[in-house]
Amino acid sequence: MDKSEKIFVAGYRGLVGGALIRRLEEKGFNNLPKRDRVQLDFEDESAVAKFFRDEKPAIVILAAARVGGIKANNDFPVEFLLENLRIQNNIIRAAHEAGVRKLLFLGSSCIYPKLAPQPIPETALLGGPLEPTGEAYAIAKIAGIKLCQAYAREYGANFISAMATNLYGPNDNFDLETSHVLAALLRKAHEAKMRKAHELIVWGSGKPRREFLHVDDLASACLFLLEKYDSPEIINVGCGEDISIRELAELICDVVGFDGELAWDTTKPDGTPRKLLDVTRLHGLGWQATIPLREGIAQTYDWFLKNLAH
Ligand code: GFB
Repeated sequence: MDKSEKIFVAGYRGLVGGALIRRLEEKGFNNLPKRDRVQLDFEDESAVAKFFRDEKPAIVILAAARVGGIKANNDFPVEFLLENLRIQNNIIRAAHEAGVRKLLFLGSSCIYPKLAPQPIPETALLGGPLEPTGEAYAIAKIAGIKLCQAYAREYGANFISAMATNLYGPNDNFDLETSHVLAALLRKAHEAKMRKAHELIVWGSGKPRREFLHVDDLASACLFLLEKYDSPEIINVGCGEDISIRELAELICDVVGFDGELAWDTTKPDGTPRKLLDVTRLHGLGWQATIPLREGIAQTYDWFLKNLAH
């Protein structure tokens, strides 16, 4: 990719979009138009079409989405389904009509069946029922993949789709009702330490297993795929290792320095029992994650302390 090529990262204020912009700027890309939600409402079809007609980006990374953890997904299926369908339909269509030369659509490991084989190969898509807590979001993401594949088949568009595993890092959402587990436990451990509390409440049984990828690794993988991957077949992006929620909670307490007990709120859902992506395809192309989980958690905690703790 030429450093002056115009690259539009949709969702640049989010966890993923922010990491993509940091990475692109570090690499010397200098033609990165930015629009936040107030400047451009991605749910507004004609505003999105006009933006693409005026700006004509060469490359688009679709990182704009309504996202949230298990509780938000479970509580607001209408919003997760409708908003994500609107955002992605508007951007993908406008990108095609404006002649974008390549688009990267970001999906998620929750698109795979609840009881998919582990680690989950790309071929597991649509092989069985989804996990009910994340079904609305997953269906929207599956529709996005299928739309990209349809543009590739019908019009020869170079629209690719990457499925990211559970992500974390600076800029994450630390709201306890809507966040994902890693950010939530970092905040809870920090607050428990500050209050000198004896226990920290963790949702579910602690038995589910998840794979966690630092968002800077995801951004690196996205740039790699933009350079090297031109297939409409989906490709998994993960680190290749998973841990149980109990182990994650213990690791976070250790990094934060909270030495109280863990208490389990089993009224909250566990979600899917395991979500570990098979990353053979990505490794075969020559990309691997580099940020160890403990180091990534320590760096994210540092970011939390500097930006949000007070
Ligand atoms: O990260 P998380 O919300 O989403 O939850 P999923 C992962 C696991 O951590 C679940 C447990 O078993 C939760 O019950 N957990 C424990 C907690 N304590 C907490 C807590 O304080 N907060 C949260 N949030 N969880 C998501 C989907 O599923 O996966 C999204 O909801 C998205 O759609 C994402 O696709 C990748 O991993 O279960």
